[in-house]
Amino acid sequence: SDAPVLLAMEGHVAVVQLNRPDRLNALTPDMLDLLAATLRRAAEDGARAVLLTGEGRAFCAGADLTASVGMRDSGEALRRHYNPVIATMAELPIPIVAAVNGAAAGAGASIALAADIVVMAQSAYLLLAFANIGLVPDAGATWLIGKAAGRARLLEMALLGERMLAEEALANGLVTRVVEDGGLMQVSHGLAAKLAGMPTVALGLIRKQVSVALSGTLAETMEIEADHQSIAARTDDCREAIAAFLEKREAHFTGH
Ligand code: T3D
Repeated sequence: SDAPVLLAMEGHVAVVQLNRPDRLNALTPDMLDLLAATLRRAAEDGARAVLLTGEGRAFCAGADLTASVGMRDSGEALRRHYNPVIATMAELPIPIVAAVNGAAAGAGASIALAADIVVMAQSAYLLLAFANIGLVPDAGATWLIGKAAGRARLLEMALLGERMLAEEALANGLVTRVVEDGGLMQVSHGLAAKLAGMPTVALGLIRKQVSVALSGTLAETMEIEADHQSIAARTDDCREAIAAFLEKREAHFTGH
């Protein structure tokens, strides 16, 4: 297919691929809207984890510069097309593994880092290309990187606009795994498949409370944790896990 975003269901894993390889998967408004819709549809259709990656040698080179900056109100483009992708990722009820197969630049870095588990190929890099072209980090990059790596690292990355290689991203806490290039998809798919076999309701609640915790107080966080535990403790998967534990057998989770 030549659609700019591809979806393939592999068991309960939705493999979502950015697919404009000749442009290094640079983003157009239609592509962003399709990405958001694809993620929502995957979750609605019963996927229990997403594996997000890029076709070709890049993950995503950010905004398509042949038809964007200077030709439209970029703030409007962000509000209408980019921010909804990041918000959709944040609000998705299932976890997202990003397999960063190559450059993740500009808003492409934001999309990669908005995933729950970010796996980078050894030769891949993150690039806050914005300042190099007179722009500012967007699509959540300022928040995502500030939370993950802290103010000093964020400022250096955002101001200097230099490539950050996978090993450095790992050392700075921006990603949690680096894999040799040839093993990227196998490792990433393995993580997504593991997540897809886990208690899905609990994983969705965990995602939500982590985001509350990172913006809120201890007291607010404990309140959300308590609300979530009421829900989680009543799920089939929790009942099954406890029965399996007591019966000394392996649990089988349905995602309910
Ligand atoms: O209004 C709005 O949309 C505002 C929103 C802004 C959000 C943003 O993301 S702003 C940041 C935009 N992105 C960038 O500034 C990065 C631009 N790309 C690059 O700097 C480089 O391509 C990379 C460092 C990512 C990779 O370099 P390299 O040397 O490996 O590849 P290349 O030769 O530069 O790129 C290969 C082809 O892809 C090339 O086309 P060609 O020569 O084969 O016809 C190149 O022009 C094209 N390409 C790469 N990035 C983009 C792109 N085409 C359009 N837009 C791109 N962003």
